[in-house]
Amino acid sequence: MTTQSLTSSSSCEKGVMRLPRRLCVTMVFAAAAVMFMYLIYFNNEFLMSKVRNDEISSTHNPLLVGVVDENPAIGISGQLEYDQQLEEYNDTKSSKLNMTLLSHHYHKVLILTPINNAERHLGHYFELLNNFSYPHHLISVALGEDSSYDETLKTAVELAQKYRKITNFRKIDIYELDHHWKPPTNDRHDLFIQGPRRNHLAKARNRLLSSALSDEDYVLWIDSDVREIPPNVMQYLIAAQKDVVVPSCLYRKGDNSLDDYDRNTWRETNESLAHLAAMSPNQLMVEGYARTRRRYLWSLRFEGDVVPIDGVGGCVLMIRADCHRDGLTFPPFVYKHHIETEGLAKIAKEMGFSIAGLPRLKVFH
Ligand SMILES: Nc1nc2c(ncn2[C@@H]2O[C@H](COP(=O)(O)OP(=O)(O)O)[C@@H](O)[C@H]2O)c(=O)[nH]1
Ligand SMILES: [Mg+2]
Repeated sequence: MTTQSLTSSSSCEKGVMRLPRRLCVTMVFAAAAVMFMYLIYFNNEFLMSKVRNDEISSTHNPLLVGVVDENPAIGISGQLEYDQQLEEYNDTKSSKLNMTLLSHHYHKVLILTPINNAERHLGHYFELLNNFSYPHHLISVALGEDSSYDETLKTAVELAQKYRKITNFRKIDIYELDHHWKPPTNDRHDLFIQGPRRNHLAKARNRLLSSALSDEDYVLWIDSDVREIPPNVMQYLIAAQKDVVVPSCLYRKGDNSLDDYDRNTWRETNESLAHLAAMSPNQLMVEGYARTRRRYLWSLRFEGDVVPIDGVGGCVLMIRADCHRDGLTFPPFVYKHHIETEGLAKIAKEMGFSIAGLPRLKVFH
């Protein structure tokens, strides 16, 4: 019986090598398991296009996420020294940003913030706005809330009433947007909900914009949960004289070193462009979930004060209001593989608008 099973019905490949069927099956399963692990850890693109039909793409190698390219020309010790100089940057006048322009001509700025389940952030958010050194009589503020489970709307209305009394902002308005939206209950950073989540956020931003924009020269988008913003942030952003401009939005890691929080602010590389070219037309690229092929803004700080970039996030984002008036909005659809703020950057490029980052100007999430 045993002999028979080994020689006939249990052979794996007759004439080459004879293995018990169980061993064959085990080996096949082991190979499949290894293959599966490989797909999970190193090739999320495949998994995503198969598991869900959302046409989301990314790569996945968490170990490499957020690695900042070091400038080989500076070297480690030189770089540390340079970092110390950069620490003082926010308080000093930049040699390249033309701050003198500002003393002659101040612009009206509309601060826009979409809010959802942001009740706990709003007190600090209003304190940040109140600390801005830019003339308050040139600043308008509008918040657009929808679908919160907490008391975001009520808190926003109360804080608006309070700050209307104690500041001289031109206006502080709260809008209630679309309450038909049911946000996914997953973790908001779950990769698979980024398509619908950012589709909705793009619509919320556009609705807020069309409701609130009047005669302002600039729109400054600020997320409600940003922790630190230099009081003179507007002066720096305006001094860059770009159509679309962002600071570095960072967070402090456990060892107190800095890293990009906002991974939607990036510059394309040859590798990333080749990757995009190989994607199917409506496939969505979700940046920040994997080994990136882009350069994030903080890694560009050695190039200077104002550097060209190709993608922007909404953490702190200034846009010349006329660009919005000319039709620049946040696409809720996939445009050139991107959506919402990154999609806006792609459209801005197409429309001939300038896009820049101020990598040394730091805000903290
Ligand atoms: N109106 C509205 N605002 C939202 C929604 N989702 C997020 N926000 C707000 O958009 C900003 C950015 O969202 P956040 O979750 O902080 O993004 P993250 O930091 O990139 O994960 C914050 O001010 C949120 O309160 C939404 O569905 N509707
Ligand atoms: Mg946030």
